[in-house]
Amino acid sequence: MGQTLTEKILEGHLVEGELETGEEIGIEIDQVLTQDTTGTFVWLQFEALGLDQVQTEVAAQYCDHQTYQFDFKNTDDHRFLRSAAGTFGAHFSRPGNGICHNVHKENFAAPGKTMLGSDSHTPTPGGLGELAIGSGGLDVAVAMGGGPYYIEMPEVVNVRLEGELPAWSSAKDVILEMLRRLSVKGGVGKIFEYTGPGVETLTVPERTTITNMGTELGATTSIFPTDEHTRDYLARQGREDEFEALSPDEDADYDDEIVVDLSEVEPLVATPSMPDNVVPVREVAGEEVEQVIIGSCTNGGYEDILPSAKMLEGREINKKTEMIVAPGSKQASEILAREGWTAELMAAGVNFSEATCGACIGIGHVPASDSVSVRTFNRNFEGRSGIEDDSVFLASPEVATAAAITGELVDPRDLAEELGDLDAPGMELPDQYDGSKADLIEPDEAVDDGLVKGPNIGDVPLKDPLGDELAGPALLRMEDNITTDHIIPATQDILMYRSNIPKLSEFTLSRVDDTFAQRALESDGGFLVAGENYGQGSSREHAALCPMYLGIEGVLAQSFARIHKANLFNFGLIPLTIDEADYERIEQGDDIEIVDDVAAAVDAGREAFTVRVNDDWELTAHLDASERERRILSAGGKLSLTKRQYDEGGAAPADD
Ligand code: MIC
Ligand code: SF4
Repeated sequence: MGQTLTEKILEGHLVEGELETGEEIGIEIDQVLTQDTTGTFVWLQFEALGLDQVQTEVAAQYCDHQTYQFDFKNTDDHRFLRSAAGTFGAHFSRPGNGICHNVHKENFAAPGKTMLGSDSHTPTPGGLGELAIGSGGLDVAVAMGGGPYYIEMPEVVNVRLEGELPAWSSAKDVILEMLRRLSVKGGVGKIFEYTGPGVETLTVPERTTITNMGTELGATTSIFPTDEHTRDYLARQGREDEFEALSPDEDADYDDEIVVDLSEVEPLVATPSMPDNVVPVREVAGEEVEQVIIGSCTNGGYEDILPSAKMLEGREINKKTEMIVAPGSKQASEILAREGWTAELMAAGVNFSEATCGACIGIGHVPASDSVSVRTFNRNFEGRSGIEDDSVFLASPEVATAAAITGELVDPRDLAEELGDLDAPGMELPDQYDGSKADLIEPDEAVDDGLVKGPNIGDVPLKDPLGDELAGPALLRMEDNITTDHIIPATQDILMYRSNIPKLSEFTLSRVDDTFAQRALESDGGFLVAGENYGQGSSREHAALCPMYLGIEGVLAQSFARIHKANLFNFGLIPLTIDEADYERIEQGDDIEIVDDVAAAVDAGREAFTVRVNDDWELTAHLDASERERRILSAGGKLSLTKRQYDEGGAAPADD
């Protein structure tokens, strides 16, 4: 039986285990990526581990989330990151140079490589045949030190693309269609491998829109084979020599198959407030729109802004609507400016932002109260835009621009018919992606030698080894699909404390219950209880680190999102699954006790744990953990364990 592309790449990087679905494997990592809000902890942990030199082929530190530097704490973080990159040997991308995924795609993404990144949209370079996975920062620090990355071998799903996209339908609609079919949980434990004749109809930027937003499916990653489009893209970026022809075997054996006929994909939108609330635009046409934003790591490239500029050429946006273009990278800004499109957009009434994540996490351009915002982003979780009861729709640049023209949601096909002179912009790449490299500092150009820490940059807290008795109240009971934006929001007022855990912890779960942090501190231990898909969304390890700092012992949930579950292990919190009936029965405030010699049972490989509630009734909870994860848990977290191993055995970088 032939191999999938995923298996081929993993096989070439396998250092432990076998490529059997569900088995834990350890893989060698070629490239790592970190950004400014997770990166500070990556480097603090790299330092705490006693590591002194990056070992991967490429390590890149980007500054993209808090580029407006509202507070000296943001600027201190950036200075610290520059000093860490310089000291330890990573590339440093200055604030304003662009979003990590965009700049990485332009400069480093390469076929056949493996990558680990401390951002959930790390899978973006899958559009160029790179196997890229998002993880918590500690896993990135260990990989950067040369250690393998461990993961349960996911199922590999064949997404067979047929046909060709019709005019006005775009790559964004393809991934929205996937979300419509599969939901935000549909990709958990899976890698989506795109194949079929439709692949060659999509350019690399279209492919990376799809791989980027595969994260919203909960997928481990998504990947495309490489072909002439890949070679062409790399050539236009001046990196043709990095091309490698990669494809699955014809008789590759997949765990599942999904067929998407591109010719039937129509303009779609994700309605508030989940990326899988997807409907055809026509179903919600007429909804008044006060704000439109083109940008983000999903659709902020030159190839996403150009269609918008073409649609607006010679027109003005609706008087009731504001429109912002936030390019994903400075390279995109530079090319648009040189080609005259920036002036064209400005003349239409568009406001330009610097290349940043910005509005995607509520930093700038917060929508007005009771208003609709249409964005080309990937997430519309409630409150993420910076206002609690927001109404954010996710759409393609074409749909978003049509809304800016009319001031309401409209299918661009209907608008084109109505206007008579609006042509479908299509997909166009620049002849050369020629932008300045001034903002990308190579390791050998480093200006720092030694870490520069401002007063807000704290220490890495460590947890005690797992105890034999775990008991405490159910401090908070939550619903399904709680996101890491609920656990630790990423808005500007909170983001500046990412390097200061005591302060950041005060905001833990404040979006669910603003008394939680104080109650947790006052309680001597305690548990979180949640429904399905707990911790979906971002990779931020702070969503595990802060509950740990507040004394939380574990989480009882119906199911967990992949990266968050790994982060819970990494910080020594026990993630236990419970069934729906027990979840329904537990109430907030109930006394929870995990019965008998917990640490010994974790070490011994026990899967089923008796949980006594209020000394009154019992339920069975399950621990789904590999041997390695059990060792991490009982050591009180991965940092403690890895540090101990380094101390005892010298350079051993692995977790075992
Ligand atoms: C996000 O899109 O939620 C973020 C902000 O990029 C996060 C990273 C973070 O929390 O710093 C992510 O996707 O991992
Ligand atoms: Fe930035 Fe938004 Fe992309 Fe996260 S999803 S990396 S916040 S643009």
